[in-house]
Amino acid sequence: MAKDTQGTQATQSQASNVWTQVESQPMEKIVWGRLYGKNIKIKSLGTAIKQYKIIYTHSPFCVDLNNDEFSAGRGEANDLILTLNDLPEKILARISKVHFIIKRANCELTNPVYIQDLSRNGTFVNGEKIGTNKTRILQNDDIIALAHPTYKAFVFKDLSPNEAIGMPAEIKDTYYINRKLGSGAYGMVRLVYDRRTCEQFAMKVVKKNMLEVSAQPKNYFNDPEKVLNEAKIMKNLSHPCVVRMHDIVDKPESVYMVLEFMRGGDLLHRIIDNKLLSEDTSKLYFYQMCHAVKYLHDRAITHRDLKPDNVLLESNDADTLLKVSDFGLSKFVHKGSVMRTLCGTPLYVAPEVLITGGRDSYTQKVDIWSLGVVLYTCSLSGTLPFSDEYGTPAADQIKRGRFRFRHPSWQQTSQRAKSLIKQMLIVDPTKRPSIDAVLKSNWLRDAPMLQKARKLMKLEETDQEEVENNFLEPPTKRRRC
Ligand code: 3AM
Repeated sequence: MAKDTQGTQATQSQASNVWTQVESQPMEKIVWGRLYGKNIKIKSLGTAIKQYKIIYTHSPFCVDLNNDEFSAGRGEANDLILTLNDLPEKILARISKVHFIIKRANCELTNPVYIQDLSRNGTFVNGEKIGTNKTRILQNDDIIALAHPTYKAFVFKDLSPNEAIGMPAEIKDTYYINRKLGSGAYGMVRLVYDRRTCEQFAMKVVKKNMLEVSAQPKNYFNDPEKVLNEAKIMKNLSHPCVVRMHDIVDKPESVYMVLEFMRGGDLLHRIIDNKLLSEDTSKLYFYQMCHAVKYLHDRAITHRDLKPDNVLLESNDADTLLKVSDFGLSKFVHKGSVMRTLCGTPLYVAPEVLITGGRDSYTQKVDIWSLGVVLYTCSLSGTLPFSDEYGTPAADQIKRGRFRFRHPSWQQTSQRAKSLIKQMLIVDPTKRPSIDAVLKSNWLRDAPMLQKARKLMKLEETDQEEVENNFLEPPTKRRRC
């Protein structure tokens, strides 16, 4: 097989006239996969395969896949025409005109390979029926059976680099591992597909050496029950603004978290790309974040690591659904990494965490502080409220709650927004508002925004009534000083 490719390349490089070369020989296409015959005599199919689609057949049992689509069946229009030469009569009688199609978009090795079952009597992958007109993902070494699960006709070989190397069998059996989506404080995130349903997910691989190996009596390593409990809590959460944990696989080396795939990326990138979000967009995003945090706080879960990197967007539109991710994870991560960003400056951490050096347990008010910093930083000015660049160490500014609305864009920002930020960044946690109070703030009493959020969050009428009751009560009168 490799010989074929090398041979053609050599001929092409020797050719003095490339155009003559192209005319006299078909351009070689990228071979992205192969079908090896098992109980099928592919050798004889050399004549049955349409020459313009399949360039090489590998004597005696192999067919190269080098087109976006490859069809097989009894019909003459197929790329692989199955005849009595290839299959016993009993089986051939059960083969449909087009039995299955294998596809890889644009022949790109980074795209997944799909197999679609178009047969009446079934196409089977590793003994499982795909189902008429259904599609699933095909992976390296998958066995394709025709008409009956035991009639194994082909083995599929994927020629793309194997992203699944080192993944546990439970993961590989269920998911097709695709490209890297990014990497964060907890480890690498990959796009994966459920092999049976073709649904896309983001899989976060958290290496356990990132987690706290600790002197503490109970932690991720010595208390697997605790991990499972945590995972169960995460799996049972269901809110439109909380990233759904679809699956979790706990292994000695790593934890694999299969999460809802958010194609709009994270809020940090949205801010960087946009420089500044409009106040309306900021409000829509902030409201959804608050909704998520209220949902978590009502269930006694504190996020502890709210920051724009942990806020994911559903689409690239400005008006988009937003989801909070990575809640609860911070419990398992080395405390230093939660409190420090890449450049070593604590950005979103509440003063009480800094004051005790991360040794104490905190109330849910740490999330309110972080939300206040997120609102300041990302939504309204694109700058940070606390930074080492402002003359004194950021940690000192945080501990004293010293910040100013420096950036010129604040002149366009409403007083209500600024007043909410000031309340959320009060150093004393007991004086900081609860999430319910934040949700009732004047700034968020905005009917068009609520309408939009309701649509995005697909809130039921009853949920919305509750939301509106919170917002439609008359604002409290201000006392004159
Ligand atoms: O490395 P960057 O910042 O490009 O957006 C997240 C981040 O990308 C992405 O993985 C990286 C590390 O967190 N990510 C995390 N969870 C995701 C999800 N559920 C996700 N992308 C899509 N869906």
